Amino acid sequence: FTQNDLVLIPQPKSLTLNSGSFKIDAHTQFVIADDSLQVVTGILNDLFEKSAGFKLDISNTGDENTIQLLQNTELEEEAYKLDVTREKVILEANSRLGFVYGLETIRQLLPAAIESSSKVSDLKLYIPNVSIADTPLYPYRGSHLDVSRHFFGKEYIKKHLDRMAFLKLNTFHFHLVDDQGWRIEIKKYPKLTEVGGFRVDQENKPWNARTQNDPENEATYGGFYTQEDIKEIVSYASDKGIRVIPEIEMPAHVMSAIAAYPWLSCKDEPIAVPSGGVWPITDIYCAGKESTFEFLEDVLTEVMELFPDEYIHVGGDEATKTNWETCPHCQQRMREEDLADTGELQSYFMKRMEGFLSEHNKTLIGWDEILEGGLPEKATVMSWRGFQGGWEATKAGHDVIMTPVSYMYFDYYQGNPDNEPVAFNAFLPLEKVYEFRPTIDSMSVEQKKHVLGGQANLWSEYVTTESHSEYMLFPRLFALSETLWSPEEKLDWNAFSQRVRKLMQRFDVMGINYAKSAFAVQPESEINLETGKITIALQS
Ligand code: NAG
Repeated sequence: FTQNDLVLIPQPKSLTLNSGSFKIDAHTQFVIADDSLQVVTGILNDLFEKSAGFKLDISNTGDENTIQLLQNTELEEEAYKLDVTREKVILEANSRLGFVYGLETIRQLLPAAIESSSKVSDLKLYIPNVSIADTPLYPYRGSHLDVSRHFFGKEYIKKHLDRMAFLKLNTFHFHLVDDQGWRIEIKKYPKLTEVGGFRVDQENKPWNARTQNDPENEATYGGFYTQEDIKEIVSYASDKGIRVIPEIEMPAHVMSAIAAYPWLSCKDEPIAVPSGGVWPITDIYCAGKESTFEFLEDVLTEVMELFPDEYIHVGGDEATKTNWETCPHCQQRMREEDLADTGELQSYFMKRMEGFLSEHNKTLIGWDEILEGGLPEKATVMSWRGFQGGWEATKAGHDVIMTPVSYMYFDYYQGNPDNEPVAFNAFLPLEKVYEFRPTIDSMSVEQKKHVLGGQANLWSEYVTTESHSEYMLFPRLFALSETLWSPEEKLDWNAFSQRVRKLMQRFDVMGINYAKSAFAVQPESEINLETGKITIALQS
C-alpha cells in the first residue's frame, strides 16, 4: 500500500502509514467489551455478509486475528484511535460516535468491492497497516433535507443517514414542515397530515409553472411520517451516532397547516396546500390569537416526545407580515405587549416559543431572521443569508451554525445549467463548497467558540426523486465533511479532488448517484452581497 491507496474522506487529523497489512478472513473476530457495541459492528458486518459471504463473529475475548473495540475514557467524545498491524486491529474510542467513525474509516480503507450488493469472488479484505489518531474540528456537522416540497419516504431517509455516517456527519436536520406539505403525524391535530400532507399532483409541470389553487382536482401527491416512522428513524440515526433535529416551521412557510386548520391564520379563510412555489407567502400564523400558541405548544409537546435531541428548530425565515399589519388580533397584541412594529411581534412570537422550549429543557434554533426585533435569550442561530447573522449572534454570545447560501445551498447548480438537471437559479460548484470555513477572520477567539460548525441544505423544490437528491448531495457532501472535520492545514483541493474521483468509483459500487460533472466547471462567479446569491459565470 502507498499513501495514494488511502482514499479517506474526511482526512484524519493524523495518520501514519506503515508497511504491511491486516487480512480479514472468515475466522477474524470482533472483540467488544460492552454488548451495546454490537450494533456498530454491523457497519462492517452487513457489508461482509453480502460481498464476502460471511459475517465476523463477535466475542468478548481474543487477541490474534481480531478487530478489538476498546473503551478509552481519556479520549474526547467523538475521537478515536486506530492501530492496524499484521496481527490485529485495535480501535479505541470513548463513545458510540468514536467507534462509528473508526469503523467507517476501516470501511474506507477496505477495497470498494466490499460495498457490492452481491458476492464478489476472490474478494481480498486487506486493511493497510495504519496508525490514526482522529477527532473532528467542529462538533456540529450537519445535513438538511427538505421533505416538504417533495416527499421522501423513510427508507430513503435511512439510506441518507448511512451516507452521513460514512462521511462522519453527525446531525440530520429534518425539515418536516413547509407550505407545500406537513410531514409529521400529530395525534391531536390529525388534519395536519390528512389535509396538510397532500396536494394536487402537478408533478408533470415545472415547479414555477404550477397553479396555486386547483380546487377542481383531488389532492393526491404527498405523504407523511407516522409517529412510529419517526421513532424508527430517530433510533436508526442514534445507532449510527447521528442526532436528528426536527424543524417545525413558524410563523411563515406554513400554508399546509393553515389548509388543515384555517383558524391558525389571521384571515380564517380556507386555502389549499400549494403544489408549487408561492411568493410572497402572506398566509402565516396569527400572532394575536392565543389559540395559535396553544396549537404550537401542543404540536411541540408531541414533537419533543419523539425527538430526544436538545435542539428543536422552529424556522422563523421569510415571514411576510402584511396580514399582521391589519389583523385586529395582532394589532391588539402589539398594543398590549408594547411592540413597536411587526418585527417586534415576530420577536415576541419566537420568544414565547423559546420560553416554552426552555421549560422543557430544549434549545430553540431558528434561521437568522430571528435576530430581527431581538433574539430570544437562549436561541441558537442558523445563519443562512450569509455569515452576517451568525456573526452578530456570536457577538451577543449565542451559538451559531453556519449554512450560508454562498457555500451551503445544495439546491443550486453545480455545473453548467445547460447540462444539469433543473435547479434553483444559482451556482455552487464543488470547489466552492471546499472553500467553506464556518468562522470568519474578524471574529474574536471567544466568538469563534460559539460557531458550532456548518450544515449543507438541500431544498427540494426542484428535487423530485431519490436519485436526483443523491445527485445534488454528492460529491458536494464530501467537501462539507472534510471542511468540518479535518484540520485546516490538511485541506488541499488538488489532493481532495483525487480522492473524490476514487470515492466516486466506490459510490458506483454502492449504487449511489452523484454529479459526474463535478469537475467540469470552475467557480468563476460573483456573489451578490445583498442577497448572498451567486451570479452564474461559467468557464467550461
Ligand atoms: C429560501 C427559503 C427556503 C427555500 C430556499 C431555496 C431558507 C431558510 N428559506 O428562500 O424555503 O427553499 O431558500 O434556496 O433557506
